[in-house]
Amino acid sequence: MELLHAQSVKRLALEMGFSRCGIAQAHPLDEARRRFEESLVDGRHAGMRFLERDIAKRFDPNELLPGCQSVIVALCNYLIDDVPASDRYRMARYTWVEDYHRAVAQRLEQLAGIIIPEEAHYRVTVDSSCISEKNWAVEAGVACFGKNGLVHNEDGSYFVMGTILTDCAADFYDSFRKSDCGECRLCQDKCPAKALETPFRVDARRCFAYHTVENKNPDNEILAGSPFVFGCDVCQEVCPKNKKIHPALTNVLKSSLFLQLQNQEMEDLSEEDFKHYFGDTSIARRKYQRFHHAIEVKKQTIKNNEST
Ligand code: B12
Ligand code: SF4
Ligand code: SF4
Repeated sequence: MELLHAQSVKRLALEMGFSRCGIAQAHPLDEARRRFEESLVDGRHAGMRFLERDIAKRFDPNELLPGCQSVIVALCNYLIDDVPASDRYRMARYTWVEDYHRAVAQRLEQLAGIIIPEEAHYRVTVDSSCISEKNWAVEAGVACFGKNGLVHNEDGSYFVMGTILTDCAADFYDSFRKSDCGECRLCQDKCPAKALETPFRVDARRCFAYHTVENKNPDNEILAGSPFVFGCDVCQEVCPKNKKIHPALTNVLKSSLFLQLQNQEMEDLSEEDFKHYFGDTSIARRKYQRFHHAIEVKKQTIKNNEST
């Protein structure tokens, strides 16, 4: 079978709007699997039972695509110039743009359609299968692990990612990238939920991003204490890696309609408005009722704080 020409794959990915692209040689990630299983044993995955399933598939691409030779990882920067009008109801930055699950998967399908030879097989993932995407970004040399549990590089950490698994080999493979946090521990010290007590390991039981996005029955007290009503960016906002970066020309994601909503409009949002203003974002993957509830709790908290 014809080999993938690594340089051409990467050039094309950048032309299509990805901020970085790397290719790792497929192999089982035994050390990452060991760490992952340790986190599960400690219960750090909170109520995310889906993480307990298909563990072999997470760390061995051969299990997801038989004969897999290469894992192509592409990053998509989501920093934009616009900012939301509401200063009370904060949403994490990845929601300010088009839902990446859709946008990134479409672009990866397009890329795969061009680069993968006809006789080869491939599979695209963007949070859509159990593969551990951060680990593959590290293996493909496009980012390294940070103590905040995310991966970063010279562009900071405001990016999302997806992979193309293929049984086609490449003419060049990138190498693993070592963590560069050094002595820094700002994210650990500033996390408002104390969810980063162990470096590199997020304790989802405490993490606000878990409670505002994944937890179907979050405790009102936890919601009240969260600086965000959807997701959380604190451990990225304090990270020095994100200090010098600017919205990139290569951003492929477009701004969402909801950015124009004022505080009062957020509070009065009907289910229909929710679909209209948030329909193209990752927030619409969650139910209106949960979103509205988080706004209500925050509104009440602000009111209580103002009256004391
Ligand atoms: C489950 C999940 C969550 C959970 C758990 C968070 C987490 N850090 O894993 C919750 C809901 C909390 C969450 C939140 C967020 N998420 Co999320 N999430 C995922 C998902 C679906 C799986 C990740 C996973 O398996 N976690 C389980 C834990 C146990 O695994 P782990 O972090 O990989 O554990 C590793 C580290 O602990 C490491 N490790 C342990 N010890 C040591 C020691 C050293 C020295 C080193 C180097 C490493 C190391 O090894 C472990 C094994 O891999 C991925 C998509 C995917 N399919 O990969 C997106 C993903 C990780 N999320 C993403 C994003 C954007 C976010 C948020 C920023 C969104 C937001 N603004 O609210 C937050 C950030 C919270 C944070 N600080 O991590 C992006 C990451 C982008 C990036 N730059 O890294 C991903 C990759 C989605 C995507 N396709 O782009 N997420
Ligand atoms: S996302 Fe927020 S709560 Fe979760 S680890 Fe980062 S700063 Fe802490
Ligand atoms: S804040 Fe410091 S320790 Fe945390 S991820 Fe950024 S560089 Fe690493």
